[in-house]
Amino acid sequence: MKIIHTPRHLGHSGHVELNNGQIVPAFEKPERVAMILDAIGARGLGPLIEPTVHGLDPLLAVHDPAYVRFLAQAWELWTAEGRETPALPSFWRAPGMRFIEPDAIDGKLGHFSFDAGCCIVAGTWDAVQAGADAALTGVDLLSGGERAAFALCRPPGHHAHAGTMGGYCFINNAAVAAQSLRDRGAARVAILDVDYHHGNGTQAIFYERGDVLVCNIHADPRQEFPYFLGYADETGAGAGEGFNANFPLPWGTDYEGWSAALEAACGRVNAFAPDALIVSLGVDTYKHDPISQFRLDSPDYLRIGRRIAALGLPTLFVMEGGYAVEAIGVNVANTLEGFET
Ligand code: Q9C
Ligand code: ZN
Repeated sequence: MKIIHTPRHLGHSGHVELNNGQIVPAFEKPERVAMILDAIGARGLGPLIEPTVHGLDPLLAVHDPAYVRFLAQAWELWTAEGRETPALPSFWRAPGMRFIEPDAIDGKLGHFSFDAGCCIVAGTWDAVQAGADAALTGVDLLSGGERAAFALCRPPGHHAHAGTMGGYCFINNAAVAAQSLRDRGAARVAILDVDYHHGNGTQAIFYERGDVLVCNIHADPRQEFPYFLGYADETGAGAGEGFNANFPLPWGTDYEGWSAALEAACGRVNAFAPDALIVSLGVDTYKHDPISQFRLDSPDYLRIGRRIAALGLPTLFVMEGGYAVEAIGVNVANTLEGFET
C-alpha cells in the first residue's frame, strides 16, 4: 500500500512536555518517523509518496476557525514577547470562569489546550498542516479506488478537539479524513482507534452524528490519560446516539484481553456497514512503551493487521501514538504487513 510521508514533520522538533512534574524532551519526537521509515523500507512495504497540498478548508470542516487561526499565529505571537523557548501552555480555566479567547498569547495557549503536552515551536504549524495533507492524500487514494493507504502523520491527531489541542495533537487528522470522505460522497465512515489512549478529540467531534461511527479501544480513563473522556457509558448523543463505542481496558492488558475488545469493535464496524474505514493507528499498546501500561508484543500487530483487513473495507491507516522508538517501526510495519497478507 502507498505510504504518505513528508520530511516537513521535522519542523516539529526540539519541543518539550510536562511529565512527572518536570519539563522533559517530548516523547513524541521526530525519530519515531525515522524508525517507521526504516522498518517499512526493510520490509519492502510502500511505495512512499509525498502528500499534496489541500489547503485549510478540509481542516475548517471539523475545526473552529478561531482555533485554526490561533495555531497559525501562535509562534509569531509567542516570539513577539521576546521568547524563543518552546511555547507550552500552563494556564487553564476552571468551571465557573469565562469562555473567552484572551489577547495575550499565554491566555490563548490555555484557552485552546487541555494539557501541557502540546508544545509549539517555529515549525509546528507547517508540520501539522503537512500531516493533515498526508491524511487527505490518503483520502484521495481511497476515493481513487485504492484498497488501503497509510498516512504517516506526525504530530498525531486523535486527542485534538474541534477547538482544543492536547496529548501531542493539534489537528485531528483522522477526523479531517473522515469528514473529507463524507464530503466526497461516502454515506457512512467508521473510525477504529487502536491507540493506547482514548481518542477523545475524535469522539467529541462526531459525538452527535450518526454518519461517522467511532470505536475506541484504550486504557481505562479512570487510570489513564485523557482521564475525563473515554468511559464505556459514552455511546453518542442526539442523532449520534448508538454511534460511539468505547472499550476501556485495565492497565496490564495483554493481547488476549485486547483482542477480545478488537473483536467486539470489529463487530460494531461490520454492523454499521461503512463505505470506508479509518484506523487511528497507535502502537503505544506495546509492552515496552515508556508512557503506557498494556502488554502487546510485536507479533501481535501482525494479527491486528489481519483482523482489520478481514473487515474487507477500503482502509486508511492514520499514524497516532507509539513512543518505544526502538520497536515502533517493527510494530507499524507488522500491522501493515498483517493487513496485506
Ligand atoms: N507521563 C498519543 O498517544 N501525556 N498521545 C501522558 C506521560 C499524554 C499521548 C503523560 C500522552 C498523550 C497520540
Ligand atoms: Zn496514545
